[in-house]
Amino acid sequence: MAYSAAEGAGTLPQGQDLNRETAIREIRAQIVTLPSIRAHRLSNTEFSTREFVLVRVRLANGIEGIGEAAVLGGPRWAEESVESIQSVITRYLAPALAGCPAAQPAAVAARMARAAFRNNSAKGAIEAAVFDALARTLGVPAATFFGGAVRDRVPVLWALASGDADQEAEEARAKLAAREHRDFKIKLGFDSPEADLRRLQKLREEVPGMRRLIVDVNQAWSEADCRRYLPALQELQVDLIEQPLPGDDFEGMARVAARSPIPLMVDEAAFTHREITRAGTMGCGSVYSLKLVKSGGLMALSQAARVAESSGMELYGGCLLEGSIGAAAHLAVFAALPRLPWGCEHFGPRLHVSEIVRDPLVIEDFHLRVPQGPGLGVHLDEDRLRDALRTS
Ligand code: MUC
Ligand code: MG
Repeated sequence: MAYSAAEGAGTLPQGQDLNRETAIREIRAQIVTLPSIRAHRLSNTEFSTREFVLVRVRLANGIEGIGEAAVLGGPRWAEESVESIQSVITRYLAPALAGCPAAQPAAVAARMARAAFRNNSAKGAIEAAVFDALARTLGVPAATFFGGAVRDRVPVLWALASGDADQEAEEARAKLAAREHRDFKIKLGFDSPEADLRRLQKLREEVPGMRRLIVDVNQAWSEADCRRYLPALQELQVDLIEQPLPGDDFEGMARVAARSPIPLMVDEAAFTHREITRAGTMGCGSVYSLKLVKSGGLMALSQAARVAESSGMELYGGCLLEGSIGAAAHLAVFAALPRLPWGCEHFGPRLHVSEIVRDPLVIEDFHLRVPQGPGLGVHLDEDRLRDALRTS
């Protein structure tokens, strides 16, 4: 049975009925492969095909929710691969959730925590699908569960990451001209710092109109590199430096941050709430990048935002280059945050040649539109999905 807000609260199942109606009946995990529009480089990996796991959770009432488990460059950005995600879901998480009501998301998260350590991408996708199915059942946007949307759009940046300065300048000019992006993240660290700085210099000279510039070093620099090259980054008017040092070097990040006139952003260093607290209180950065792959669930993502703020960090809406399903899951939380001063980086839906949803997210006037529910507000296109499913 499908419910809609129009049917009125009186017709919605309540209490035990809601638990029975929303009992999890089936969880499927399918590997999807989509080519990117160009190679995307990070300090420690490079890819031109995006792979992710589509998670489909079906409830007793017949309603299905969807979620996306992202990886970046195989088990490289974090430890999960699409193969490990699929097998952990099939072998451990799905059996642990059989019969659990989607109307009790805390119980869903607790059962997953008991069944598997970490595996955040797998858990995050299941939780997103559970919230999607629950919100669809109740006829409300998924953001309702995180406090309700306080914004209907979020500023969104674009990442320049081919490593070819001419291509990057052209790409940035096109994004500005289309009024899609005016803030940019430049991926550094896959070349020498000197070469990185030459790329940045060229972009600054050849692309007028860029607003914010964030550089993401993805852990590639040493503390000495930071000392040497931070003055040049300041001259190039870089606004934010993301994770220059290895993720486990909290002391180093704190020393660099203390000397840096440019704020630092904590990314790979902090997954758990304790790590976020430690990073914030040690002064490792003044901004925290929120990501489902680090939090392992939408509830934990929403809590991570509070923890980061209370530890002294501003919020940035991070991504792992998800398509529209994963981006919509993040937006359900981001839309409800009282403060999101750095906007988000969910440009992922545009980095790939196609999508598997009928209603890809919309970027206009430099903002990403928060899809309106019910649920996450995006719907599978079964034909496109069939073409994108990995068969071997
Ligand atoms: C990261 O490290 O931030 C997000 C955007 C991008 O280009 O890489 C990812 C991961
Ligand atoms: Mg990063």
